[in-house]
Amino acid sequence: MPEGYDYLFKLLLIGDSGVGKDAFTDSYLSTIGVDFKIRTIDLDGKTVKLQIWDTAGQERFRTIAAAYYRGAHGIIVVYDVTDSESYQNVKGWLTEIDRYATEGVHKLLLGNKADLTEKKVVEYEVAKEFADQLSIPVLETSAKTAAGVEDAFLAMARQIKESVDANPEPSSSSKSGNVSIGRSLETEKDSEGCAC
Ligand SMILES: Nc1nc2c(ncn2[C@@H]2O[C@H](COP(=O)(O)OP(=O)(O)OP(=O)(O)O)[C@@H](O)[C@H]2O)c(=O)[nH]1
Ligand SMILES: [Mg+2]
Repeated sequence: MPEGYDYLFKLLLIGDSGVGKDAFTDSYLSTIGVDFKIRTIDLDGKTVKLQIWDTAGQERFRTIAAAYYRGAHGIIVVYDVTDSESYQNVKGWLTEIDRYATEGVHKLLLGNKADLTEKKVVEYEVAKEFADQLSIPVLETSAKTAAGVEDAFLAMARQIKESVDANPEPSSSSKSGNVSIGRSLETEKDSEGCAC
């Protein structure tokens, strides 16, 4: 019986380079490949441990990152509200999810850097309309001020918890894969092909 938590969910952060994915996980180094952090939250009186994998947005790391999509319960696609290109590229990131993630993986769209109100070019309403069509929740955050960050992780965890509670079988098997993720990447990498 694992100590200290009721649920363990694996999340993946993806999105263009520079949108602020590192800021969600207290990491201050530019991401080289993939690394993960733990965040523990309380959800309806249950302790939920989130294992958050932060991937690098740079093109040259895409193939490595793709191998991590498969084990994720939830994938957070981050764009920068001050960078319209990062928003336009969200579609491409969603395609990567369709390609590499488990079917039915939970998704969340995050417009980060919401503190930079004067530089904002991607309006929430625009993102919301797009996300609604795909039935993906969308939230704005500032990893800098922490505004909305807790809500984002809660929203993601809630989605996953609801589906795990409704159908406990599929997620339990993925827990055993945690320790060997770094190793299994080696064997999975070759089959990915080009993720460009
Ligand atoms: N103003 C503001 N700056 C932010 C915010 N989040 C991140 N930044 C800054 O944006 C820059 C890029 O953030 P990173 O977290 O390194 O970007 P990344 O998405 O991890 O990029 P890759 O690792 O290359 O994929 C850093 O200088 C951060 O300090 C935010 O919410 N507001
Ligand atoms: Mg990074």
